[in-house]
Amino acid sequence: MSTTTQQNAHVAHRYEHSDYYLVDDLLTEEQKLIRSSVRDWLNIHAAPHINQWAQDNHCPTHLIPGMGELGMFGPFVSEEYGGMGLDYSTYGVIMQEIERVDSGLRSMASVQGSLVMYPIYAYGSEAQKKKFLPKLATGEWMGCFGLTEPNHGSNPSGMETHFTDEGDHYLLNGAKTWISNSPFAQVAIVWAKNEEGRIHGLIVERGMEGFTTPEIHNKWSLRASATGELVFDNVKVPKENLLPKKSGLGAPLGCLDSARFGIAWGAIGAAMDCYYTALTYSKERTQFGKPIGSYQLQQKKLAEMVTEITKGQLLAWRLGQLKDQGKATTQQISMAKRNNVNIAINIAREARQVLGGMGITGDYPLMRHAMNLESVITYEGTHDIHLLITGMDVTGISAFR
Ligand code: TGC
Ligand code: FAD
Repeated sequence: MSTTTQQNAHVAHRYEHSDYYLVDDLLTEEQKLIRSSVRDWLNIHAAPHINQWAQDNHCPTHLIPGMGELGMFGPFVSEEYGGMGLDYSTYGVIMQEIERVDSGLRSMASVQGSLVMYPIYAYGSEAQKKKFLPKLATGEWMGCFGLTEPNHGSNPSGMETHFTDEGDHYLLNGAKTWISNSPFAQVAIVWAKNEEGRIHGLIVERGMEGFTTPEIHNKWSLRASATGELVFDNVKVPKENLLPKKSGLGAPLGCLDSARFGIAWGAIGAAMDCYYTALTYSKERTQFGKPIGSYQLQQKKLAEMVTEITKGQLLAWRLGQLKDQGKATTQQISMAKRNNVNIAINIAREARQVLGGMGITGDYPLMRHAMNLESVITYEGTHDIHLLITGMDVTGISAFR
């Protein structure tokens, strides 16, 4: 079979995944309908091409209008501001569908929804919401979120980016790094300290003098997602661009709650794609006269994959229920992000082994998912930082410092 035919054969069946505990029964009819439309659209427009985009280190920004039209950007924002007014569980379902195709695509959508639209929606003025949210919901404007700095990743409270009050505007200086969407974003939500050292969110717009967004190249991970820096050299930011309703580190951390929630659901999508690929291959590939899926060592891998996916699905579903009831804590979100990304990366690595040499090729999605998940396990709080969040929660003692 040619490479292209194999790839298309894989794409054609990639969405028949197992649902071992009938978790689908826990979803509403509306959630399943939305999932089908997102799945069908991605199956046509993204899945057949994603390997090539990743190989070419190409971010498929041409998908943005279609993604916006289907409600993939900030679906939890109310209809009044261009969103769909959906609950968080539905947001999770959508993130899972996108990440089934690629974590980089999910990144593009979750940054837009949780890290750009959410802070404007939750902390913005009425004028900011009216100006930015409808255009962000359709994807006419794309955004990025600048918290991480060259010297401050896990510890954002140490950030050096700062602004001074110049009477009729703020003057912003500093730099952010590792910023998803930055190379093409029209809008950046930038976290910076004022003269008193208090953290505030500023909406910085492309075209403001002194604001540049150099791209970061040479990535082995999230190659279909654009990552860059944000550099501020005496940028004059209008006063009406400061997010007025929340300040302090809790403001960006509140956005991370929303994004980490989406990742907890999303990573399961990547894991399902890997599991299904390995399961299918194990039944088709024959060695020593029998399908490799008939050997206990391969069955152990597959049985453990489906067990971990099932646990992850239930964790995400219950977290969704808590979030929709307004009861999900930062610590619960943290546990789900950590667990589900960890099981996804382990499943991607194990699934890659099930395919032997074929597993390293772009004919199958396994190496791409595994490499992508190396970023996902680091961004939005590293695996170890989330462990420390749980540790602090159960002991009451911080081990961060
Ligand atoms: P800590 O003392 O714990 O908290 C500082 C203040 O914030 C409050 N707070 C929250 N408020 C609202 N929502 C939350 N979730 C909150 N969590 C904490 C807290 O009560 C406190 O308030 P106050 O009034 O007492 O001052 O802060 P800390 O400096 O000890 O740091 C804690 C730590 C390490 C857990 C936190 O800094 C952290 O989470 N670090 C990880 C950094 C991180 O996740 N960065 C992500 C950058 S964005 C990104 O990666 C996008 S990837 C994009 C993609 O998806 O493609
Ligand atoms: P560091 O904080 O330097 O950590 C290095 C290691 O030390 C880690 O293993 C960490 O767990 C460990 N460590 C740190 N502190 C402790 C401690 N107290 N105890 C024990 N171990 C510790 N950021 C944004 O703001 N916006 C974005 O859009 C964004 N997108 C990203 C996209 C990609 C592809 C990547 C890779 C990153 C992105 N990030 C973004 C940045 C990401 O959030 C950071 O990389 C992450 O928070 C970790 O920071 P760091 O890389 O500086 O690692």
